[in-house]
Amino acid sequence: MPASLPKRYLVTAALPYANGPLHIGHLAGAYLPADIYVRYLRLMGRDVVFVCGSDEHGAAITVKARKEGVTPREIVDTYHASLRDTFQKIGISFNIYHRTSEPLHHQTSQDFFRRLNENGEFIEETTEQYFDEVAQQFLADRYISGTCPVCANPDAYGDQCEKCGTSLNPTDLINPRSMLSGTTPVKRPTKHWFLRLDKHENWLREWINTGKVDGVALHNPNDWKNHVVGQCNSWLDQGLQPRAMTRDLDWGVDVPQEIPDSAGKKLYVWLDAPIGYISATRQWAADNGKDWEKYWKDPETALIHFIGKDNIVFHCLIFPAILHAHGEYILPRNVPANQFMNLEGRKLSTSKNWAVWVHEFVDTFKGQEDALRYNMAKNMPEQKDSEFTWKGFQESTNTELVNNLANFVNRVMVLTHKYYNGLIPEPDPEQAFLSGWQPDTQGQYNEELGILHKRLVEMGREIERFNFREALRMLMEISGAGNALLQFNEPWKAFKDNPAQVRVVLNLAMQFVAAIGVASRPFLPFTAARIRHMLHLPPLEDNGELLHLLNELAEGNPTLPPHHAINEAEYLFTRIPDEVIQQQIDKLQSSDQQNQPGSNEPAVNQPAVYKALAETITFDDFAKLDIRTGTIVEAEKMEKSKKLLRLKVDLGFEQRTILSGIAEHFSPEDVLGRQVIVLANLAPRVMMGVESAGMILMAEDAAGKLSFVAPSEGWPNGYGVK
Ligand code: B3M
Ligand code: ZN
Repeated sequence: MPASLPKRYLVTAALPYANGPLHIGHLAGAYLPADIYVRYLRLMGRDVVFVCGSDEHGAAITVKARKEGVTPREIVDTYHASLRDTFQKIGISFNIYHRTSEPLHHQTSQDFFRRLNENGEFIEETTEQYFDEVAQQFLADRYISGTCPVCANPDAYGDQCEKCGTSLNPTDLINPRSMLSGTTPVKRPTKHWFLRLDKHENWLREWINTGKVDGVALHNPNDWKNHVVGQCNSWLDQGLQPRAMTRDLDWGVDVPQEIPDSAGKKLYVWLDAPIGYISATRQWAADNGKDWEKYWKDPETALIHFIGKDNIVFHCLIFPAILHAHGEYILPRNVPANQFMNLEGRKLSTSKNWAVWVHEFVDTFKGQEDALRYNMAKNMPEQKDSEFTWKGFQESTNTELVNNLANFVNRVMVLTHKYYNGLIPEPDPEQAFLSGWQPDTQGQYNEELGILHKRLVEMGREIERFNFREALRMLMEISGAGNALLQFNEPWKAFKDNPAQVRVVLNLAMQFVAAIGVASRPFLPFTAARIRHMLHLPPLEDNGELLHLLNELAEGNPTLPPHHAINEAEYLFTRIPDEVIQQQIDKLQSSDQQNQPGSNEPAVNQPAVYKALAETITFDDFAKLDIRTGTIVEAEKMEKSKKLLRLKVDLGFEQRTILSGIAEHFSPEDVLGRQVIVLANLAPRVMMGVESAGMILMAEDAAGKLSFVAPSEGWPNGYGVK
């Protein structure tokens, strides 16, 4: 591995799907750590490009479009704009935020496909896949649902059961249903291009575990996080299989048309999306007169991917295999994936609306963006899952940002105005005072600056090792030491009798503020800008200002010269009151879909409540019930009714209409194609002008949540249940 610094850095953050807004889990997982890292590198004068963009292909998009009854194009346009704005508002400083629907990206990924094809990296194979005969199309994994073979969740997807987390193939599902038409899909042959991942298994294993490829050291494996290496090895241990790189879809990047049989075929989204990093770099380079190839092809570039842990195999095995198979590209130097951030004791979930949405946060907490960034960085799930709580957010803001950081800066500013008319006082370096770094110890002006220098160097080292929590702690130690410096020396008391001491103490405190004004920028960019303004210093331009500061401090030179005039003091942070936090907690609880009808997950941490048993009946009473198996073949909402769905149920010997009071729990799409148990000899009843003949049996829990009761897989309709 080259011992010297990389010549340049290409930093990527996972491309978010343009199918929904950004939540704090995304922020803490990939974007904030990436932003801290690149902002630091820029302050150190390194050559760095930070790329990201919207991932606009794949079933994530088409499923959402179908759900909302709009085109995929409308979905990606809406969310691309929203994501881009949200990132900007929370201070994520991409050099470019691109999108995979751009022609440049289509071209870049098609060129990749061609190259892999020419290099003999694919095998073409015809396999059987599910086809929806009504919708007349092959079904993406996400378009097939059915019962999970592991946990019996009736709503597992073709690629994964979200309930038990098992990753699945569509053919694993029991009772598969097409989400397009609700019918049972059939298997049909279709041809696809499979990447020979098996051919790459050996070098990938060596690379992941030793950092070497063909004996050449590319990185130090000890620099990689254990959980990242562990996940890769567990994949490698299972053996890598050829993986389809094409799909039968109508939204995505076309397989290049000169390739035989390519009609109707699109690139697999996990082939095209990571290539989006390259397209983004190309666009950035074109816009800025740079050479993109250096960033992707020169071994002296450090390529770093910031992602969440669910994307590890794609970035550590599959994309590297693709880059290597191409032949001209470098491999990532590190993939510092984070674990997950939970919210108030539960997993963040977009579909269940259990989330803190960043665009809502920046609207509600205008001017407090850095308070969120601070809390996220402090609780970053670097090594294990972590947790966001609103109370924790309030506490970190009020005690650490308000009481420690803002308070320190404010006190120094106010005292400097009060005693010196806002001019930095001239210090006598020989003057005695008490050190802010160590209680009860004599300080010395140059030594104190030396300690400051050392802390800043250590902070940077931690950032370069992706230990952002630790780095932030070190930054806060500087303002802690600054507060202590004031506390120990009490300039407000000493001013009369010992003005020389007050001059040295306040000058030193000002040097601390100036250092924070630069070094806090990776974490708290808005705050750093405010500090610079208060100090009457030019805005930071990411031009090696931290490196410059370190060099000056190493020489014993303070950054703020005596007599430099500062601006007025402003408060950097304001206290967040209880009511504001309570509002957020209430909002979260009320938007919580998990404890509401229609969710698939049982409420956690709630004591079970059982209804008392009903009066005993005789066997003859029971025998009167004629209960049958059936399948819902039509479903629609009853007009003017919130509760009722109008269902047509196939009982084998006949189809009949049943009105079911489940509309608040299930949508017509949810129930279409389901097998059910029907009380078939219930006297017909007319409701809202429609006759209902029978009742669908459902299980109900204490919270009133409903679950279908169904016979096992493939059971025919019309048979008795006893
Ligand atoms: N859009 C998946 C995700 O958001 C995917 C990442 C692509 S990174 C190239 O988790
Ligand atoms: Zn499952």
